[in-house]
Amino acid sequence: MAHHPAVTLIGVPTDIGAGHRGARLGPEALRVAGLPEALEARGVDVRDLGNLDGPRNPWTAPVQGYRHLDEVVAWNHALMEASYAELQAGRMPIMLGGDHCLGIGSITAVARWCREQGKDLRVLWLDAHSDFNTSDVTPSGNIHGMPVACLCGLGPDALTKLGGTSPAIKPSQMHQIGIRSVDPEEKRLIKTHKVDVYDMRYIDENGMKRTVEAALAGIDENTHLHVSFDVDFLDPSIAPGVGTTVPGGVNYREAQLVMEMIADSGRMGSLDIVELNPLLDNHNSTAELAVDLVESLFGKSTLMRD
Ligand code: Z70
Ligand code: MN
Ligand code: MN
Ligand code: MN
Repeated sequence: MAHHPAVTLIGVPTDIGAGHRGARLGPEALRVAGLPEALEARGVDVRDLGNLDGPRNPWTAPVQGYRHLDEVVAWNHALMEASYAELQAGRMPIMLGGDHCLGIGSITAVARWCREQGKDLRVLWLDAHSDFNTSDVTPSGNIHGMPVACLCGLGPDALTKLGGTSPAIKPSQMHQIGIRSVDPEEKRLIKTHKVDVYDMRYIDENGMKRTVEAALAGIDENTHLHVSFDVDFLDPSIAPGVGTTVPGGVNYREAQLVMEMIADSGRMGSLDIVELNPLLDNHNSTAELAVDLVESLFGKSTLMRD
């Protein structure tokens, strides 16, 4: 069995960034589905930090293009500190979400740590959505539709400068797979900023193997790969437990292949699992599928390959 670094699970029970409530129950659903035990069975040293604390969901309307901005800032600040501390301690943080606004704190921490260590950060964003909206163009005001823009320096100072330096990352460090829902103005932004997007058409035309090869092209021993896994990346037929289902998603076999290829790269250094909404799930089956995929991320395969 391949050697794995020690991991720390960080529960981030929030749905303040989302348009539906219930993702706050995601961390517990992932634990019930057996995530800690599955990692231990892979030979991983697992520590569960429990859940972070933060403001409750006020469930109010957007103000100047943002819903719940102060609460989103508070949660992400807490997450950034917790995740950075684990990276400093030599452990791989795994964020148990929680909605995708937590990508801001999570990736800001990783970006800071990589800068200090002289490592090259690359983000693999597995999602149906590009999450590149800004307050000017958002159709909803929901900040889970904005984390990539914030990380690239577009957004309110409180989020873009969460870690002091802005932008946290360059668009060229962001590589997205599975995309099939982009708002009209958001599309213009991802083109202007040249985010590397592999949409479902690209996957259909080229296959998942070539897609992942393209997204991982050029990585080396100095690369820190951050995987941000939005569960709505998966097709709703296999993953109903998310707030925003988008048809035409990644199927079971394609998803397993992505995770196996990431494992083979040996470069994953941090991971977000987000947008799982147990209230919309079918007897926790989406959480169980997520755990199954994480096992593949940690090297589980049908035949011994090492
Ligand atoms: C839309 C918006 C969204 C989920 C991101 C949707 C955003 N683009 N939804 N992740 N589940 O409101 O910005
Ligand atoms: Mn997302
Ligand atoms: Mn999404
Ligand atoms: Mn690039």
